[in-house]
Amino acid sequence: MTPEQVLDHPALVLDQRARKRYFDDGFLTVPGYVGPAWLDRLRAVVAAKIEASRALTASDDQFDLAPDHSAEKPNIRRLRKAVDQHPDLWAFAQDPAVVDLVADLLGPDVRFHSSKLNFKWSEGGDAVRWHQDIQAWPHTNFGVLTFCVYLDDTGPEQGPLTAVPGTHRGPLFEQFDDDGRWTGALADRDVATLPTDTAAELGGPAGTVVLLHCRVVHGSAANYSSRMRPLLLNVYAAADALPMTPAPTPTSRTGLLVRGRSPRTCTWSRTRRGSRPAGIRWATARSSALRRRPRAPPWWTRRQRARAVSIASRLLRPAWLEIDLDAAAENLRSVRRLVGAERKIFAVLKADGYGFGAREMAEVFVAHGADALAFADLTDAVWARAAGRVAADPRLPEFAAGGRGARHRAPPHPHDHRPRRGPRLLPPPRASRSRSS
Ligand SMILES: O=C(O)CCC(=O)C(=O)O
Repeated sequence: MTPEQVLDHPALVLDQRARKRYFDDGFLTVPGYVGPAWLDRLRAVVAAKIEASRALTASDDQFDLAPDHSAEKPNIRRLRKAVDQHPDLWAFAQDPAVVDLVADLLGPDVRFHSSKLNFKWSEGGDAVRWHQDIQAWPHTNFGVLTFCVYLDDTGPEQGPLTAVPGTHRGPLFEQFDDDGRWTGALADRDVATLPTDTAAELGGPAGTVVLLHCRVVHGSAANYSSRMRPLLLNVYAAADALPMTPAPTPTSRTGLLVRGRSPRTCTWSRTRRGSRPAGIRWATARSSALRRRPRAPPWWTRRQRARAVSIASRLLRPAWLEIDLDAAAENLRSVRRLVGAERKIFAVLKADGYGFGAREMAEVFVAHGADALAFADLTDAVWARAAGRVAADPRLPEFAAGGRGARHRAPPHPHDHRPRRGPRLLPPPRASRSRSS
């Protein structure tokens, strides 16, 4: 969903100005949103986990421990996969008060993605470098956010979340180092391009919720105070945003719908050309083929189409292709160089241009010198004529047979002759009647 579409849904929790502010800034703070009853339950979980960590000497699947962690003086960096570590953490993640707030910013249909509890321990809890989240768990669109709640009062001394307003509308940054290793953070040279002096410190009293857009550049300072800073972070995605890679720290609830309905289709976002990091390879704006829903063959019944769409939308690991239209153009120009100016080039676009988008490829080929187009699907041929993409070639024989193609002066194709039962590619030969008297 676009921000405009989200904003068209009636607000559930936030006022409209706050929702707009989230889309303007890329983050929103809701002071004291989580009330004392939930805070007490969540703090009880934290206390129990700290006690449990005393038995450990090394990090495990649940606890990420700091090097100086000990039974006497626990120092936990993170509780991983939080919703799997205590029933209350999962109950909180799907509480209507939580998912309604999320729905105000993602739209009514919401899936749970992942969660963790960052402790940022007292007297030296680590700083978190400037980063964007979406590179860690790419989705087909940017309708993904992190719902963060402070379990204790958090001021500037505790290293609150800090975000640079508007950066969710800017580039996606590379978060690999020069040797190709994932760092999860921006390089200093990229940070230098950002107005970090405008960064907002997003602290608040216990129960304050911070909602972070998946593209906003954010981080946090170290905590040198005498109080730790427990922060629960749950990630949610609009249900039409499908993950493009398996979640790095999947929970048993990852992908579950926590609000609304499962949509029949997923949505692809565009990014600006040149704004994609090498590690992710987002679609470019010009690869509009990626955003088009695949078209069902014209002879499918409504039921067949609905079933195909519903199966496709349930695929959690959709294939993803980046289609470089400049490369397609260069291919056409190469063929032209090979055959010379005299020869006619027919660009043949079968099977939806082999999945690249017959119409998008047609545009490119015509723009770069194809003399004619040939389609397997009559609907594409009809589109091409209507859109004026194909100049009528006087040497092409008029299509004189019956069927839908005739109305559009398009050449015939076996699909146009589909009999009711079984395929038949050619019309049956006429029986010759000889009068033998
Ligand atoms: O715990 C923090 O201060 C920052 C957490 C964060 O930004 C993240 O995990 O993406």
